[in-house]
Amino acid sequence: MQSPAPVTSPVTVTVTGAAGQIAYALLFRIAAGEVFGRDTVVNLNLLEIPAATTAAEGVAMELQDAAFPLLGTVTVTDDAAVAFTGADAAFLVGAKPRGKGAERSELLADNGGVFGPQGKAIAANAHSGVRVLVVGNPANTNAAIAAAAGGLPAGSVTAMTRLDHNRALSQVAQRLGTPVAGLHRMTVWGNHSTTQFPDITELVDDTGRPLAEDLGGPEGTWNTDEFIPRVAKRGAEIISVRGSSSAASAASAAVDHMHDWVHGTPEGDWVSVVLPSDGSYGVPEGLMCSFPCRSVDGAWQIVQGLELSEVQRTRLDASVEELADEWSTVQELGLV
Ligand code: NAX
Repeated sequence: MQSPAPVTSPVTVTVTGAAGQIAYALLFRIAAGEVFGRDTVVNLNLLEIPAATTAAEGVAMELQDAAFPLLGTVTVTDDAAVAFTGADAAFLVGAKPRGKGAERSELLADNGGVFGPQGKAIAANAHSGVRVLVVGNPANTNAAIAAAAGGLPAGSVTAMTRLDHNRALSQVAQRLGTPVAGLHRMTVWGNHSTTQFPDITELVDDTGRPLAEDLGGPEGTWNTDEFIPRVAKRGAEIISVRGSSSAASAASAAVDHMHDWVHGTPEGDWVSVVLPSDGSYGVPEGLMCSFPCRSVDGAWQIVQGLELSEVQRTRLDASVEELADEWSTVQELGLV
């Protein structure tokens, strides 16, 4: 029996770093309909550097071999203009890794050379309502570079702290012995780095009952000595145990982020998203920072009105300071 025909128009999705680890998990989930819906055909554009386009062709062959009913065209290219043509969504996964012994400024300069041109190529070629998710590190600042270089509208470029958010939910679920589905209003504030602030203060269960006290309170030793450092350093923990960096969980978080952006967040809940600050919570306007966000009518909105204690403020400020430093370096280096 044939499956029912898709009912919505096809979407064009660009994935950069298409021959890499994360893309190898991500592309198959997009093609399976997990992001845009099980009635939407997806045309995939895979962008790679010239040295990796052959490997990306291999990934494209496997995508075809999976015979996904919703997969339309698959295009492999090393030309950003081609890759972003008509894009409705873009996952910017490919980035320059930090070289051995390289300074942070060298990492930023290398990535300025990737994300600046990509931001411009998106502005020139993508659909006007394109949604951009930056995964490649340093994710917040790479997103800021792409947005500034391309002059992309505020709200169209985001970066990913959803993996940190999911890691935080999972740690709490294990601690309380409850399913993650029963946990709501987790927040990861700040930079996708070890200065991030995973925050249990507003966490509630399905009935709306606050959960922070069940975890020993926001200043309890579990939160301060175990939970916050473990979530913030989980990437390094995965590398030390698995032998390589998080890939499937990162892809899963990227799927969650884009899915919720397109389809909305559940009533009464929120997720963590890096987007340009509108000055909320004292974060300087324009700084690409992770906030608690709801997706309403296809756009992210920062959750307003949360009261921050002095300790929360100090933790958020430390991460914001790091972000501001990264952005100053970008400007000093003339990267945008
Ligand atoms: P891989 O090294 O497996 O793959 C990266 C791919 O990007 C390579 O195939 C490379 O050729 C390609 N690439 C490099 N420059 C490119 C360019 N200018 N245009 C197109 N492609 C380009 O890394 P992977 O494990 O897939 O990780 C990708 C990025 O995600 C890294 O920067 C990593 O640090 C970052 N991560 C971000 C996370 C987040 O939560 N925001 C978590 C996971 C991950 O660490």
